[in-house]
Amino acid sequence: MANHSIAHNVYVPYLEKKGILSWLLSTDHKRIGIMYLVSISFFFLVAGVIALLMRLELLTPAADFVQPHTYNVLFTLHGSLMVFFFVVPGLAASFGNFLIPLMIGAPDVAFPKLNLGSYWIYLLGTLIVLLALMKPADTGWTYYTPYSATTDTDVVLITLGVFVLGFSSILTGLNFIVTIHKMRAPGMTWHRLPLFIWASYATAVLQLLATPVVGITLLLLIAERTLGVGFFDPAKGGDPILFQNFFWFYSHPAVYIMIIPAMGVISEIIPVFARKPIFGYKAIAYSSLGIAFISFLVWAHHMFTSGISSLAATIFSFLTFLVAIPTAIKVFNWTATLYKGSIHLHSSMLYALGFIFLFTIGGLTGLFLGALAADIHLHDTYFVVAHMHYVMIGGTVMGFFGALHFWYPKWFGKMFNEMVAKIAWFLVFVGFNVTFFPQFFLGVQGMPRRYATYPAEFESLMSLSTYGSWILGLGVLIMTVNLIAGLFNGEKAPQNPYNSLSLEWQVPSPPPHENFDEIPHVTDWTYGYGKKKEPEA
Ligand code: HEM
Ligand SMILES: [Cu+2]
Repeated sequence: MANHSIAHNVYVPYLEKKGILSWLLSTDHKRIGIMYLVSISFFFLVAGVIALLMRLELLTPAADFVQPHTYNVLFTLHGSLMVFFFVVPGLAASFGNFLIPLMIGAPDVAFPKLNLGSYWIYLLGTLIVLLALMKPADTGWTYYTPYSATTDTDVVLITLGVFVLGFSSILTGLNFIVTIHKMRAPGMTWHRLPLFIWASYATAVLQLLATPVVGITLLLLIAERTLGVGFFDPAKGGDPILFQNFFWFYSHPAVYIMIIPAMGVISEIIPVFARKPIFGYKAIAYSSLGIAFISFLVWAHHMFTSGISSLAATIFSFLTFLVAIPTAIKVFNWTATLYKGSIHLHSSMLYALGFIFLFTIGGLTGLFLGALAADIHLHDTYFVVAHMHYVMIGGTVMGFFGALHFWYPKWFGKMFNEMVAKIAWFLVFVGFNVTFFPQFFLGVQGMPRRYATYPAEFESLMSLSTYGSWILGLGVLIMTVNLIAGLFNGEKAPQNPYNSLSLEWQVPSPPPHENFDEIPHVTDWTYGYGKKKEPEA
């Protein structure tokens, strides 16, 4: 570490070195963060284009653009890529890597080589999945048995790819947990940690504990297909429902792996642009852990119609409602932070406000689905598709876009065009709602999900949804072009454009290798905007 000599402190930004190997072999957490950022953004755009193709098919009731089998392949790829390659590694791997050491005052993560290894494993997983595209699976991203055990499409390769990815997730979680425990700068007590760090910690626990379950489940499915073992086959004493239990034991916690980091982002953006201390710091911090814990106990709410006992259904319904409490605590505290703030509508703040509004719709409609009687009617309809996208786009993607705009100057040392960013936000916000809000009605009226065709009575809402997807696509396109253009033509970013108090803004933009010339001594929390000092410990 730094030896305090002046000569040591010559500023060399971490982006200085050029050449592909300087990236692929770098153990600098900021470079690894960028590699994840590029990879997940790539998958987001590919899976987004696939989504636009699906919506194009759904413009009219008949299967005139693609055949039903192709449509099945498209929604399988869309769901698999979005979930496993974009949104699960997502904010945690990209912004988590970039921000955790900077925010806690550390030179890097605890195990930098392991960190690079995790990225390589991610790459290996993506290569396997590319091979799987030769005869792509048509099972849906949930790979439910018995169909996934019998379809003649290539389920093995795609699930193997996801299995490999899981290790990347587990090792990253492990690395972050140790980093947050062991690498905090002097004075950076737990109750001074930025809330993004609390969120990353809760996420890391989930990654570490839940991911092995999906890994084993997919391995069992592979054994089922290649060896005919029969874990999920009643004829051989197995049970297809077992697959659903295993799958959701991971995949429900996984939805919190997707959303908790975004909640952390919102907790950072709001106080800076409301110029107020975050309201209810400890409630937000501990509710992340609360959500993580309860999220392990609700998985069977995906199986109310699968034939579980009514006792089990009642218990899981009750537990599902419990998860709403820590979530609502956060929404309440963000809103209270905004109250009487002097609000500045930076593009990242617009995304944060979008998050609060849209995620609340996503969360509340989740309660409809958690209610036993309502779920019998709504299960596997477009209501679920709408709910899922209000959470995943309205929540996670809004948080992701917000983070991109917020930390862009720090990460790249450049500024993007703020006016264009606002226009793109507007298109994304409007396009998203036009695409997905009608789907709540479609679902209530009984339109099932995962079909390439539909009865004529649904045409007006269906085509409205498709028009919305074009607006949304245009917004994302403009946003992407704007952010990329900023890298080349953007003005040089100042060190701290928003006068943030958080540690990452106290180093140059872009930061040097190893971040700090000297490890900082922390004397206050990060949310002391206005006059207020930290709350009593
Ligand atoms: C770019 C905007 C998007 C559009 C227009 C879109 C559209 C769609 C459509 C049409 C379906 C298939 C519905 C069906 O036939 O059942 C679908 C399914 C799905 N989408 Fe998206 N989507 C978008 C973004 C996302 C994002 C960002 C995520 C995840 C973060 C996501 C996750 C999923 C999942 C998990 C499914 C379920 C796949 C399945 O099991 O059928 N989507 N989406
Ligand atoms: Cu769930």
